[in-house]
Amino acid sequence: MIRTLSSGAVLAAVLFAGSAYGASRDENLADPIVGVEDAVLTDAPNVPPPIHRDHATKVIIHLEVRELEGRLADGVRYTFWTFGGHVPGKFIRIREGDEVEFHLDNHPNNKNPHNIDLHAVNGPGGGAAASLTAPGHSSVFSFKALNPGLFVYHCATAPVAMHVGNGMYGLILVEPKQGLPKVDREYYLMQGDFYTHGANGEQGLQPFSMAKALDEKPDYVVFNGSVGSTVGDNALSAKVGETVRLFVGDGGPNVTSSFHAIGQIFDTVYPEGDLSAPAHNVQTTAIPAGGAAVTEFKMSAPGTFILVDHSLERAFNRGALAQLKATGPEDKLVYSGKQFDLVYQPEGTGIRVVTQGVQAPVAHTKDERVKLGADVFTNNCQACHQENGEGVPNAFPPLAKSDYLNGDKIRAIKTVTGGLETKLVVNGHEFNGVMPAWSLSDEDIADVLTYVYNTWGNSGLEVTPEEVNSHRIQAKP
Ligand code: HEC
Ligand SMILES: [Cu+2]
Repeated sequence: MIRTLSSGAVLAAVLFAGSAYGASRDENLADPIVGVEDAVLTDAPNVPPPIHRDHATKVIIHLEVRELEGRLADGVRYTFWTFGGHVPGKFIRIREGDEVEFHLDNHPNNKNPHNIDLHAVNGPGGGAAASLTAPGHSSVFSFKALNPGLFVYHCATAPVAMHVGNGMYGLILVEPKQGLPKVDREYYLMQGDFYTHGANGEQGLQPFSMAKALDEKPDYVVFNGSVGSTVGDNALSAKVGETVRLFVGDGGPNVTSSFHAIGQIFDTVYPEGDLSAPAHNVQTTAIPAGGAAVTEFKMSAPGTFILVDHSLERAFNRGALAQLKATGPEDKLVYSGKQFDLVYQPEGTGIRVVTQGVQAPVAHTKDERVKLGADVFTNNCQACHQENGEGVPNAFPPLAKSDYLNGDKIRAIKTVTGGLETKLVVNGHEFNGVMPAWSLSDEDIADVLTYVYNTWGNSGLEVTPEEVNSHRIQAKP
């Protein structure tokens, strides 16, 4: 079962502690660091190779945060916030006792500050406080991996549900010293729930809905960042007779996974990502939001196996479904040969006009401007300033009855077109965040500011495209 026995101490631990995996925290703390190496990071469904080192080392990790538009479902686009360019974030694999030098790089094109909380860290915020990073900056902190196991990492910047809901999570495996049992294939799957302004299947670029996230009513529950990420040509694969290990995480932010493989019993499950206490012959394993599990099984029949969240409405209507295709000889005794064939038909897939690239409508009256501005607000501002304009305490200032906004229209135009990074006081409360500069047209900015000025009890001013044009800080898009 055990691949390598690196030292007498480990051998003794295995003999005396039965199936215990890994050393104690004190042993790992005292483990001397020998050498330096760069971590191998992979995108799902791939996993970095097993670690064959017999000593702890210094591991350097560079993880780059990117805010990128991508596919959430057919015809549905979404602005994902990612650790490394994809959802879930890069898979990190280290060994217990390793000292990690962690670099969190926030790409200069990003609009938001981010940080990282690794559940593999013993320290305040799991690294969050030390890693809060503005766009165009990089933070460095280090930690020693004291506990083996499979851990979730995620962004913990306020509002956390929004950062996590936009895809900011991934897995870090801290391998026990003696390694994991050898298998033929390893894969990485991570579930997450998504909250969009439009209903499931509504076409076009969908902004994040804070209201639905607060209600814990996801429009999509998916594996690896999108509906159908891991089906058809992108399905996981294995051969009959091979052993497969799945590292499965649940990023949430809200929904627990009842992880199940249709037609395949898990020979071994390491529940809660705890590598010391495997369970056997498991049908469905519960993976909490912010938790992980490892499942292992031997492929005994060819065919397409469906991996789901067994809260089945999520699997068949919201996207929590992946495929594992096994090839090889049939054994009629094990399996009769009838194949599960799946059609995925989310509600409302009828093609709707995608407004992107289409000439934006122009307002002729103040009322029209307010109406168009409401859409610009929903798509660009609401995520931070909130649907009710109240903002989020200590993170995003209110636009509702804001003295800063109502005090000076030109300053408001400059704020939206040029961004704002200085400390400021709004209605007596101090804010020191990053307001991104918006590359929107004169029309859009005039519309959104007019909407803001005519909502939530604000002063009722109109802002015209001409005014935006003569006071804008950034060049027009
Ligand atoms: C990613 C989060 C975020 C988004 C999205 C965002 N803002 Fe802001 N906004 C902020 C932060 C943070 C501040 C405070 C900046 C500071 O502390 O220097 C701010 C400040 C402001 C202010 C001045 C302070 C106040 O409360 O009156 C205005 C006006 C404003 N934003 C308007 C907008 C508009 C209009 C949009 C959409 C086009 C928008 N913001 C989108 C984060 C955001
Ligand atoms: Cu973030």
